[in-house]
Amino acid sequence: MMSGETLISKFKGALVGAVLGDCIGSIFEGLWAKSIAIEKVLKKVDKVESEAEKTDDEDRKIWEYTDDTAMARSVAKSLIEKKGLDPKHMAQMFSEEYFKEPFRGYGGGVITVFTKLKESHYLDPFRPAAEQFDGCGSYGNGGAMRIVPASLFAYKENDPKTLTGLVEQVTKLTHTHPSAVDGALLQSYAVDLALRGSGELKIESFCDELQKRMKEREESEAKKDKKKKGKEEDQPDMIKTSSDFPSLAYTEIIDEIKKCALQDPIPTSEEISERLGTDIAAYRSVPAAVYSFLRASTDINKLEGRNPFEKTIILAISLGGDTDTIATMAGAIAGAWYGLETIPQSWQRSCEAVDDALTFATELHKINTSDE
Ligand code: AR6
Ligand code: MG
Repeated sequence: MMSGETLISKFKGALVGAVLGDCIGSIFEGLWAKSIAIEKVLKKVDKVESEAEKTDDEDRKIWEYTDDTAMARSVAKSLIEKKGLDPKHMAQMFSEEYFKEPFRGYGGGVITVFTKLKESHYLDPFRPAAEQFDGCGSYGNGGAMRIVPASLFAYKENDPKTLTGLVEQVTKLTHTHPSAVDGALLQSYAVDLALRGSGELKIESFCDELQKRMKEREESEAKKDKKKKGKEEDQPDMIKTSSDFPSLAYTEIIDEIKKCALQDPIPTSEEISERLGTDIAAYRSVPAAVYSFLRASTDINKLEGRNPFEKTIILAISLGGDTDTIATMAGAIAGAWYGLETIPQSWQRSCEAVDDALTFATELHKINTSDE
């Protein structure tokens, strides 16, 4: 049984870890390099740490969050306020947040969803997302990048089906492509396992448990698809097929994540970017986040003095590509496993909205520990 103190530290770790991954990762976003030398990441991290030492708040630099955190904040706020999922409310929060601060670096397609949501007064909050990309839905990682509060909210139930249902709905407000939904699920399962984990991190058993959950999900979706396809043949124009995304794609890539995390010597960032991906597609970025968390539990050259949370963020960024989103997802998992105590104070001081993340974590913990 986990103590209350440990659990709250893990809740806080997850949300703060996500914010820091986003803020620090976004320093490199837009470079779109296949890899970024660890030394280069360390140089920026040194800067983040030295800014934190400045006592005068006026000239202390604060690294700002991007759309990843903006959207995760709405997920947290809506779940807390409504004590559960209210799709219209959450959709409205996403959209209003975007129109209030459109400069946060949102994906090119998702903006259409926010506009349509607003124009339709949120009447059918799932419709605009379903219409994206000719009815295929977005395969971007925008669902996965913001999902961490859902894992915290559903923690008490301890039932993968409850978490799956919640994540599916939260994701489908903007992303309906199966690979975006399943990517968000993979991320949410990883955070859930990390919240429940303790002691030494065992790469193999973590991957096996993750794979078991993903396989169950993907097999059940494949069955549903088969049924749907049968019906479509009878009514060719009635139902649109979403895609030809391979049905066990995530189940299979977890084998690759495991191999990369156990490989000796450590694969280069270029190799990870080829084998797992580091771009804006969920399928080509959530695996890199899980990998970063797992690999950071091992020794990494040039990161000897850093703890596993710090190593997770630095390694995730060094992979290149969509650095803020990969680092936010990796940071959420690492923060959930290692807890708030492992997250450097200096990083917390130098990044925007950490206080809010702490408040949301406390509220979500309360929901989990109340008797209602
Ligand atoms: N067909 C063709 N292109 C697609 C499809 C599709 N089905 N789905 C996505 N794209 P979007 P996100 C391409 O707008 O997932 C930010 O930096 C298309 O070019 O849904 O919310 C975030 O922080 C589209 O514009 O965004 C994330 O890191 C793009 O993928 C990242 O962007 C993004 O999809 C993705 O955010
Ligand atoms: Mg981003």
